[in-house]
Amino acid sequence: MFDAFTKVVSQADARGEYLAASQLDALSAMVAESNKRMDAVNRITGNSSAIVANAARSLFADQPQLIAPGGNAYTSRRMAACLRDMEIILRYVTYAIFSGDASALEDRCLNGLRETYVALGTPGASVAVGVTKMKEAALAIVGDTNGITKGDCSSLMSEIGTYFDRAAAAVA
Ligand code: PEB
Repeated sequence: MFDAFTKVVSQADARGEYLAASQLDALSAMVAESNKRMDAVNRITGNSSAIVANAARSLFADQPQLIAPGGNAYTSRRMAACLRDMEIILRYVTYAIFSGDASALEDRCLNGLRETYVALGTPGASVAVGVTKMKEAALAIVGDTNGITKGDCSSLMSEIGTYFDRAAAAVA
């Protein structure tokens, strides 16, 4: 499990090289902007229940066969498993945002997830739609300028988007 710093160290060590000035500059910029990152994690974490519930509601509105008898989220046991899965994925995305690196998300959540869904007969493409809906909700919350010092969060927001995109692509 890496973060943006240990990833750079690991890569440099694999080549037996010192850290490059460009790497130090990139990490230095990340530190300088870190309040935005912490705020983003805090806002997503604080709104996680709403992000999951609204994304699930919207997924089931688009794909009502999932909650119809015989559907993959039919019965409260499967519905609960579905909401739990979305929550797990969102939680790992917040870890990736916090650490500036996708490895915790990749190694501990996404690795083998497609195969798990195939084995369960759960439609990965539908999970991917749910993840994309969580992405939209999370980015709207992160980008909400109400009650916060206004600043340019475009690069952080596009980075956040890539973590959701990875999760969606891993199961689609
Ligand atoms: C992954 N999901 C399910 C299971 C596992 C995961 C391992 C099987 C065991 C169980 O039921 O608890 N677990 C989950 C995860 C990690 C992990 C992400 C990462 C670390 O450890 N059903 C739908 C939707 C979708 C869904 C499309 C968006 O209709 C999910 C939610 N996942 C779903 C369902 C089940 C499941 C299990 C319904 C239960 C399947 C079943 O028992 O039939």
